[in-house]
Amino acid sequence: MRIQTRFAGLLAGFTAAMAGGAAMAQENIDAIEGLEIIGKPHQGGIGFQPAATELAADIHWLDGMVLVIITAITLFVVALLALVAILHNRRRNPVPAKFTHNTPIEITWTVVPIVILIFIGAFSLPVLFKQQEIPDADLTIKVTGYQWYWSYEYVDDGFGFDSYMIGSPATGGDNRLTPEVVQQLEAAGYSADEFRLATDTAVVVPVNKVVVMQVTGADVIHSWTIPAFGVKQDAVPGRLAELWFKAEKEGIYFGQCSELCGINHAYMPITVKVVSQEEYDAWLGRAKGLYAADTSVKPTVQVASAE
Ligand SMILES: [Cu+2]
Repeated sequence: MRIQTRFAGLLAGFTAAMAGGAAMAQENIDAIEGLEIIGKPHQGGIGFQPAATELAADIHWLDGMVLVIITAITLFVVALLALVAILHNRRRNPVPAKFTHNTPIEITWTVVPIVILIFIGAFSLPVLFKQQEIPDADLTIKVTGYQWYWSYEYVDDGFGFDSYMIGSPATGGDNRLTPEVVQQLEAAGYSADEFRLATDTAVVVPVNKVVVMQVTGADVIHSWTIPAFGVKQDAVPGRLAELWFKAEKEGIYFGQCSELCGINHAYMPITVKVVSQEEYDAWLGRAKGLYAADTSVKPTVQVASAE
């Protein structure tokens, strides 16, 4: 079946190449010139990936604000501890006080935390609601998590495709970084650095448009996320959850399944390409031609030397 699939993919690629000329010579229809890789983890990085949506920027701001409060509270508590240890140790203070209540202090340590929590809530709840109130979509994509890959359905346009990690068995690898896999990555416009992040087919979306993702799982619970968009949603079998984003910068963004889903959980990454409306329309045309005709076609990145 895999061979049939590959043959069908090759045939489709060949036909497209004949029809579309040089631009379609490669089977990889997601190859889009000049896209910068933005959403990606970095060696030794401890901060967030750059925010590509308003949601992500809100989350980053909230994180910074709460960090200030946490730091102030931590310093205050450490200072109190130091004060007690220095001024009220047994040597300095051999006869300890015996009182157990102090009404003004008790009121203070009850009221002040309440005020702090209300203050944090006043800023965090609007951020949460913004994530959860799904606006009208310019584009709706259904994503289904499988063991161990993601499948996407462009529901408005009636086509879908599977998305496998480059280097996974579905693309002819065994989940390890071999010279062949490096070749496949480079053929698809990535480098060895993007191994375990790059997929054979990418989710392509237009920039500055509201994209609603309908998220579900086919077998066990998975979780779909793009950190740079500030979105993450569990993909639960039998349920259809939603998330939304409006990416403000063209580029390539990576995510990974974020709910432990079995032995190959680490090998089902997510690639989203944010492109201009014109690029998107062009891709949509190519994608419809390739995917809509035959739903059994599971495109893989083809490398001449594979098999
Ligand atoms: Cu998983």
